[in-house]
Amino acid sequence: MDAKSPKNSLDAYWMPFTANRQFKANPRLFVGAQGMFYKTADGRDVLDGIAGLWCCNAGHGRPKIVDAIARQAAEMDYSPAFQMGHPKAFELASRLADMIPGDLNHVFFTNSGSESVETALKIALAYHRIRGEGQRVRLIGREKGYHGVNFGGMSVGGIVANRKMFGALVTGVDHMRHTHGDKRNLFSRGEPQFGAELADDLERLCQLHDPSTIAACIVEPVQCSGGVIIPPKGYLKRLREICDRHGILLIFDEVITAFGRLGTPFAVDYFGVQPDMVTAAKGLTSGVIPMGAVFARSKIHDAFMQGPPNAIELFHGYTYSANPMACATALAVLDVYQEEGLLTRGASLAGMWADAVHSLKGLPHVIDIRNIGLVAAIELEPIADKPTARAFEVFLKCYEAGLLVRTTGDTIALSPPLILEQKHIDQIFDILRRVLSALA
Ligand code: PXG
Repeated sequence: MDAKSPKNSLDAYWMPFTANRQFKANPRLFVGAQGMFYKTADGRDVLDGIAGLWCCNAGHGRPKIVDAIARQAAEMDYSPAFQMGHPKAFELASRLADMIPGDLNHVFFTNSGSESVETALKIALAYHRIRGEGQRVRLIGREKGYHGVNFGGMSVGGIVANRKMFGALVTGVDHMRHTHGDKRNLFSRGEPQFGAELADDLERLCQLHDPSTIAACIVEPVQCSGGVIIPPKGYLKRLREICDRHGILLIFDEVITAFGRLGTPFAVDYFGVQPDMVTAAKGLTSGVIPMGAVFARSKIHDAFMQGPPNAIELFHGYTYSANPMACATALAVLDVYQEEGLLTRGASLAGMWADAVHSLKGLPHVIDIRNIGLVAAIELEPIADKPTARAFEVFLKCYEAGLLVRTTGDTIALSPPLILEQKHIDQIFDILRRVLSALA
């Protein structure tokens, strides 16, 4: 690619969440992907330590998924989403409702995690209104939360850089404190011991605003983008109790944790706490075709199914809700997950995974290590006055050495495809050990 040619330059593509000028000065291009590996434009294999962007849970280039897409494209490319249906949309929703615990029985389809979040927040507000509690207009999120980049999700989110440039955001939103930073929790394996009482922030916000004004509280069971922040033991249960006490809907944003990431199909299974809605995307189609979903409990769905049967119950949806290509992909992905036991595979690998990541303790600049399921974080001491620079250097050196990792602040995040084997774990941590040991 010639950066100067107007026909095919690097210039036209404005890249998302990327240092465009730095990237274009020295581009990193993938041109292929198979199993656990990407292939770079210069012919090198790069081990995928982050499942693309936390999404390719079934690994890359899976023939069954490729075939399903090809067949669907030939059979029916698109079918209108409003006032029409197609069989695979119903089949997929039924399968998903069967998989998720409790009575999260109704599935609304979207095209991304961000859209799933907007959809869940809108359903929460409308649900209260149709039940005659239209004064419940407030939404509660959490510091360091990531709920996508659209206005609702950005507003309940708590990552400063993602919010500060974009005006006053949605009104009526407040935030609980995050649970990161208690020194007693450093180098915890799995759920940290200390901090469940931080859930009482929700009770404080209830007292401040009056609970009758609050519609919903949304949290990621594990805050991934915010730095892999794992909830303290008992924290999520406590949130559930406070929501129950005050009639507030609890939404789990499982865009990353759903579909096996924690070694269980959903984080709902892992933590044994039942939310009122769950948002998902990413692993639903293993990242192959964009798709998201919102799961709602029966009481929410049923509250809408009133009034004359010819009335549209929810004025919300997308041109590509339940797109046939996405449905066919998701059905094939679920088959692969099921046939290979991938949604619980993380549980059998989690011990090895934890041992491997915690073996990096003591390397230069490593100030904390955290893990849960097949997620791990290695937090580095920031370089004075240059936050994020050290982790970015590790990212670049890993890429050169044949490993794809992700950085958030000065934390290295890992979240590999669920088809990972012991030899890949060895390779990931051999490379990381070498790169971290050689840091200035
Ligand atoms: N909610 C959560 C919990 C997420 O993690 C979204 C919503 C938004 O999804 P979409 O599909 O609109 O991007 C996400 C997305 C990273 C990273 O490395 C994380 C996400 C996306 C890209 C990068 O931290 N999470």
